[in-house]
Amino acid sequence: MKFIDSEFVKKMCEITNELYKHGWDERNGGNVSLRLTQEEVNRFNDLNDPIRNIPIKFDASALAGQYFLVTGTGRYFKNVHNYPERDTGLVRITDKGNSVDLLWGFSDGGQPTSEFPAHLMTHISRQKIDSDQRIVMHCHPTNLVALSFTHKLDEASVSRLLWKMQAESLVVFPEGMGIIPYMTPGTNEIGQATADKMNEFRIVMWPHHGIFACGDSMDETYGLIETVEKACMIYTAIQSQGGNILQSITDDDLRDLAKSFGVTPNPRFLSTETVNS
Ligand code: 2HA
Ligand code: ZN
Repeated sequence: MKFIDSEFVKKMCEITNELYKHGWDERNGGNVSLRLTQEEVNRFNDLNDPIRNIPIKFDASALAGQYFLVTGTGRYFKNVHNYPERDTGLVRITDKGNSVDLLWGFSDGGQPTSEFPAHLMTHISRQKIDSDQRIVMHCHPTNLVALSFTHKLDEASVSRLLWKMQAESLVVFPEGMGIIPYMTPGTNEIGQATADKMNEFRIVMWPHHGIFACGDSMDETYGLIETVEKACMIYTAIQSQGGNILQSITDDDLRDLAKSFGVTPNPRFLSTETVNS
């Protein structure tokens, strides 16, 4: 079987197209990486000798030998589903960790996303917590970015707000959302700050820019972003209706929800004691 026909490439095409259609990845915004196992790579007969070697600007030796299908720098998500072999690439991290071998894709000379440091550093953090970790996804959800201008940038208050915007939020992200300060995109510094937050969270807000999310599958990771953005959209709608909240989900309601769905809310954001509201 050829890699182009694989479920990995198909899923990458589907998700980048969804992200584009939601308006969360204008122009060349957004990037996705998907880890493949050695067994998965072995299934394809066109992934043999490296096509070329691409240097990277940080130490990824903790991931030496790992394979990632990743979107390319400067590529438009509106195009990926039509040109996956040009706009994405399958790379293997070299033993030294300062470059990657390209095994497939980036057919016009392309390279991995400018946010590759944040992706790989996040993969490193999450693999220590979850051996099934596979996906890192970055995009620019409109209502989340808007909220980062109008709401206090405090993890507890933003997480609690999003939990209370709909019954689904707490169940989908009981650990809440991490927030880093505004930083320059594409740098190792923003990558490290993101990866540090990923020790506690699966979603991290980049104020005035977007979101980073991770998970075991494309659907789960995409679903995390969808749920966060839906909560932010409800907040936007409330503000546009005058912002006057007459009734809401209380802290006790959140505790009941957690009990009923068997999730543990981040204790820094919600005490386990039943008090009230
Ligand atoms: O890939 O979204 O953060 C383009 C970006 C940079
Ligand atoms: Zn971005």
